[in-house]
Amino acid sequence: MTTSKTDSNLIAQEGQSADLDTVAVSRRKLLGGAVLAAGSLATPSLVSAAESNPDNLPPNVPEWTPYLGEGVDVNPYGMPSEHEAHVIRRSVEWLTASPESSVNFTPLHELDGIVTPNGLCFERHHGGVPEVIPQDYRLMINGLVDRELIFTIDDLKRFPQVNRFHFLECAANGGMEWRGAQLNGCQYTFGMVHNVQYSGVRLSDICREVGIKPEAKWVLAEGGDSAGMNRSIPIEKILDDCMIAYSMNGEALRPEQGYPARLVVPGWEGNMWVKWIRRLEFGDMPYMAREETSKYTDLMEDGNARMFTWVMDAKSCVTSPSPEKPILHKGQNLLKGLAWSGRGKITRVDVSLDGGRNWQAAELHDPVLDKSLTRFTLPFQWNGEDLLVQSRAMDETGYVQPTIQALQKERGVNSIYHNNAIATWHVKTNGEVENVRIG
Ligand SMILES: Nc1nc2c(c(=O)[nH]1)N[C@H]1C(S)=C(S)[C@@H](COP(=O)(O)O)O[C@H]1N2
Ligand SMILES: [Mo]
Repeated sequence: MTTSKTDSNLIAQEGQSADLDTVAVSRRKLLGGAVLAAGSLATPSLVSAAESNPDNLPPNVPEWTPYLGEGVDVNPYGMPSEHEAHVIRRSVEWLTASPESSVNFTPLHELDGIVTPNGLCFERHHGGVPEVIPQDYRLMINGLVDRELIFTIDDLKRFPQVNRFHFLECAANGGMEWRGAQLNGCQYTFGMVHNVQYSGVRLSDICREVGIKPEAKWVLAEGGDSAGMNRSIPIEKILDDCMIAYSMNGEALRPEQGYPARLVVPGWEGNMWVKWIRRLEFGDMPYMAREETSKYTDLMEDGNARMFTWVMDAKSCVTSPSPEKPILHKGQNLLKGLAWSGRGKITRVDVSLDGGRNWQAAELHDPVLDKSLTRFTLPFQWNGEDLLVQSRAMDETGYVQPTIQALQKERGVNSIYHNNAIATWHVKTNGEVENVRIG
């Protein structure tokens, strides 16, 4: 039983102070030493197909048919079926120092397509969710600009609108797994990512309005929460594709996601997507904020730290089968997964069922969008044998998602950030699935 240094780094570097001495993560050896299994944290038990009530099955008339159903207006804001109550965000107890400075995870294994429903988007806050009163909300622009201006939400909504799908991934997604398989769940290993359609205004349009001075090279984006979270962003990125978003998936941003406005920094680490954004300061140097000096840097083997590691490299995961989605039937099955890249579009996803020896191309489903989650599927036959399931994404720059061994060779194991390595699910002969490390 060991508590790896990675765990305490995650807490410390994400600004928390949980006592991790009580955390024990077991690493069991399987398959002749080739496989290291994850700890048994919050593992759902293997579920069999639910028992049906024969009275409701054909040719009988089921109980919901002969009577009138609920009328309209029972739920002024609609909720999912009560039979879907297990489809929720979840947190990991030992990663939760306090609810205000914490993270929960998107249940990726329960979703289809590429859209994350608003109520299921993972949350990461450093100082809780502030209650911002929209009438009192202001976005202030200052520094190296011709006109320092303050915008209301209505002002922002009068700019031309853009509507774009983008993934947001926390740099620490998978950060617990640098040294080995740890969290036994697709939700925990990959769920610090969500993908919604943002509506908002291009920062390049706001820049035109305030007039950028030629010396302006960096922008400090600052949040209105108690953490006052701030990051420096190079002006090229600001002018390229950054947005101030006020809507997600068609409705106002959720409070957890930055209501009434957040910064969208497509393809770059989640920490830069400042929520409850209140100020943009234009300057000629990076601001060296806490979140880009002591935090959100990647400690290398030689003691140096990589700084400004903004882009989220191509990554993918198999959402089913997965630890939460065991295989329940022999014969024909459907493998499902998600792939994304901070450098552009996904061009190909390969899937292996034997730990990376043989690969086959998965089907990519439309729409395949720039810096957005992309859905892939692959039909496969299962006859009760052990499988080692992996997926490997490629993007339009030719970048190929690396193995963990290749990534460790380049970056060591000290960082908790930017782990985009190929992961492995071990499907056992009873259909149960476990997060493992092979090689
Ligand atoms: N103002 C503010 N913005 C913030 C944060 C925060 O704590 N305060 N957390 C950041 C981090 S670390 C991440 S990963 C993303 C998470 O966005 P989400 O809560 O919408 O998933 O928001 C970023 N923006
Ligand atoms: Mo994050």
